[in-house]
Amino acid sequence: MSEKTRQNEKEDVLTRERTEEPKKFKVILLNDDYTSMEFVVWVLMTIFRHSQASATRIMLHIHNQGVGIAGVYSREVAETRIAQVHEVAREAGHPLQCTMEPE
Ligand code: TYC
Repeated sequence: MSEKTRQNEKEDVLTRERTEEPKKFKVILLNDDYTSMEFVVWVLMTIFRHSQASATRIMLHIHNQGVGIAGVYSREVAETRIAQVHEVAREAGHPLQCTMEPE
């Protein structure tokens, strides 16, 4: 392989590394039979910054479908929000669960 070809391949790799989009993650709330609707709306407004109307819509979607997306974030922000949900749910005595998956 010529020196020129090697150099081009190296530049291709570096260019790809620089231009790749950072991965995004959906934070997903799970339905359960015990957490109150009011608490889920409060979580969606307080931790995920939804309006009351949006939070209510998402909560009802989760209640009816079993799961719903609270938001889409970088890995670090998604992990922090999940930890915050589990902390406030534990404090309030609710079994509310949430998880994340790649977008
Ligand atoms: N199913 C719950 C109830 O009837 C409400 C609820 C909605 C719970 C969304 C969790 O992520 C959830 N009280």
